[in-house]
Amino acid sequence: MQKLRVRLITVLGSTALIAFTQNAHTQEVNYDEAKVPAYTLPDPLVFADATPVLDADTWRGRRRLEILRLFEEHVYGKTPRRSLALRYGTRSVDTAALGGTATRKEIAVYFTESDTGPRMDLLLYLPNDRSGPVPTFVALNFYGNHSIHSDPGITVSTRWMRNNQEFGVIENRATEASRGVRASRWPVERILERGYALATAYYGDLDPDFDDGFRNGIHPLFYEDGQSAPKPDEWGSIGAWAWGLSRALDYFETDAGVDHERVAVMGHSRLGKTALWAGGQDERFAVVISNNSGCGGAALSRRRFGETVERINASFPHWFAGSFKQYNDREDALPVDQHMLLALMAPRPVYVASAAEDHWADPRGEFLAALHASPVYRLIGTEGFAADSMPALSHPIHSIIGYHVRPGRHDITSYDWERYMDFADLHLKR
Ligand code: GTR
Repeated sequence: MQKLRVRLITVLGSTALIAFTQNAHTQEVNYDEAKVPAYTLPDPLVFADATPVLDADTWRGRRRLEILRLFEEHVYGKTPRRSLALRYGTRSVDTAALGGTATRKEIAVYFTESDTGPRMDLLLYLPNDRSGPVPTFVALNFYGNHSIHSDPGITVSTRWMRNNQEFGVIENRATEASRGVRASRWPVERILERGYALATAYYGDLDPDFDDGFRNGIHPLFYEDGQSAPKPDEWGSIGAWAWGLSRALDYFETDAGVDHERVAVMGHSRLGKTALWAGGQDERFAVVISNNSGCGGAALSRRRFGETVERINASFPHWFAGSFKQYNDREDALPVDQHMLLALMAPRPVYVASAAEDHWADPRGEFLAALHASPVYRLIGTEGFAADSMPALSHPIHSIIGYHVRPGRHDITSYDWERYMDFADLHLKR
């Protein structure tokens, strides 16, 4: 609550703040379809000044950019335009990893001249039975690179991490016991077997996921003289995480093992929101995949089903731009909704995946965002979305906009991964 608190105290006094936070947390969560309010979505094919978009060039040349700017100003905040001189350092290479089936590399992506300064540690697995550059999945992880596989060659992260006894994270640091704790979400061998490389980095390398007023992480690298926090329309943590995914892509452009023109960016939950925002901003990502991303990701905000703008801003004030808070309980005033984020990917393949029991993330709202992104895909000459109603469980739709809803909870499962690889086989393989 740090940023919010400071602002409200200055403007209104601390009593008002208490009232506000209590309100935010007592807002009733709606899980009843009958109680979804009537809403009108902004039309991605109509400019802010009400002029219609009638052809692909106008979409590409102007309306797409208008929407991108609206997401920057009102939702995720602006990513600094200034680029940093990146340095890459190979920290380890093992050409006989995973029983000889893979080459494992660890690459430090330095953001400054200093080796101790903020940096992102990339873990990359390349399949040994494929020659030439291979298509690659890139996704950030929640608990450090060592958490995705029990491979003893992965360096255990020494960064701040949320405590988790079950995962062996003690006093905010991972331990040897943390190796492979999230392996169920990362079918590394299967990904390699199917001819893909996999790259990942710990999202906390970019910005530790707690509200510290943006003192740690990469934000300070971009402050102007005298600046100590992002301005209300500047990036929050999701923006920083998405920036990191683009820096991974910068690195891929230098690695002959990776086909940087065939990179699928994927993410789960808050990192699904992040993957979408990365793909929306950076058109070098060839495929964009959202796994259970929910509010502020693939789900339509105006439905107010499950997690709402007000709740997400109260629980995670650092994720979005400061300006997003003006839409607490005012979703209809947003100049965008999340179908327009999906439309930013066009004509690239985009995949939205839901889990049936993940009501908090509003599976139906995720499906509807895919549906309402379709007119943009069709205008610019692609097939659009091959569905007009929500498919049955485990009946994936693999048109240029992909969608599935599987049974079960908020998670990323092997079913999800297999469908992402089917989708990539279809749209990414040459
Ligand atoms: C929840 C949050 C969701 C989702 C999730 C996650 O607490 O309300 O928006 O991002 O965390 O990232 O696991």
